[in-house]
Amino acid sequence: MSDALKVAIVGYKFMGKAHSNAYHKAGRFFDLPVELELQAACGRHEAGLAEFARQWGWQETATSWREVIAREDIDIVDISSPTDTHCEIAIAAAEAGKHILCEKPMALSADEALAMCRAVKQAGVTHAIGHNYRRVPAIRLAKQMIDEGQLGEIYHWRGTYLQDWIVDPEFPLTWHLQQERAGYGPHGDLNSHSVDLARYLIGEIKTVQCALAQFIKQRPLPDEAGEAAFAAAVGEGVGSVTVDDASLMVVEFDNGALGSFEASRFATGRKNYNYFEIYGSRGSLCFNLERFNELQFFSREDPPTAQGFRTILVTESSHPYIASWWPPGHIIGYEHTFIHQAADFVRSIHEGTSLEPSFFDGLRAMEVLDAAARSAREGRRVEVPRVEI
Ligand code: SOE
Repeated sequence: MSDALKVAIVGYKFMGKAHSNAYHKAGRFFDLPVELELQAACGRHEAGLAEFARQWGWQETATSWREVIAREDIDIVDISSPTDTHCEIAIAAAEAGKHILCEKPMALSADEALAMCRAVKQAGVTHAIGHNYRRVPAIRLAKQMIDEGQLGEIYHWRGTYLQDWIVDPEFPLTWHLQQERAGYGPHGDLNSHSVDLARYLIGEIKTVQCALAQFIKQRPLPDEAGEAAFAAAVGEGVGSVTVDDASLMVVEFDNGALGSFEASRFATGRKNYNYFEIYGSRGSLCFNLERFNELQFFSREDPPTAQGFRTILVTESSHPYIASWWPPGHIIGYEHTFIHQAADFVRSIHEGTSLEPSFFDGLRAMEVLDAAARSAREGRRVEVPRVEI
């Protein structure tokens, strides 16, 4: 073991908790070349921040992320704050020579994402975007099977990411529903994950056609506690929702596959229904995050009398990441994706190698989302630009 890497985190809500837990556990379950120290937690509200730091073992707190990033002793900056803060923090962190893990969606726009890419490229630091679902063992296995040719030529991607947490019209106007803070609604929050998975599993997206919908236009304003939380408290007055409530995209991939993406926060009864289907010339795969440890596989090469979708229980030590966990059948879940992400990030920093999904992948996803939003505005199919970094 060499010197520990000291982490500073910005943001202390849902992702702050998921990442803190991951930093504690990564070195216990994975054989890492270097230890992590949870050095400084940054946030705007001192009381909440102090409670978070105490609970999750951060040594110090700070209300100025700038001061923390300027410090010599900090190696890693973890950006787990709302989307509108990502660009500024990431560029400052890169300029200070820090390695960066940034939550998704990467930025408010592809323009911001490009500026972030240029900053990390210039600085030569390790960079990653928190598309944690790439590190679900069943999804890694899907990738392996596709790369081995078990699906043959890919014809279809069908992705849905459905939630229902704002179906109540009394749910307040938190930052997630404000364009200047979130960029997009589920089109960014959820589709950014699905687009990342589709790029990982199928390839680059060439064109997009999209429709966006807004179902509830005004909502009660949150009080301070409700501002950041999901189960939000309501304050005085109402305000306008300025993001989409649902998004539907039809895409063409470079390799000729045809795809669809459906993202909504109004799919009543669906909680975190990140579900996809991939159909190929030799076989097909389906994955549902709510059945985290399972992958559905259909092979045309099975004997005709035995053909049908089979369920692979992805808990064998031969499956991706599983050797570091429990014996077969002892399932894992959501938090483990963040632990895998932390372990891979630390290894990349130590080895000086790049990590996927990187900022460059985050930019490609933002380019698809922005092109789709333009398609929705203009009512036509749009080519996805791929800007040189
Ligand atoms: C809320 O919509 C949310 O927490 C997303 O922001 C996450 O990225 C997703 O993983 C679960 O749902």
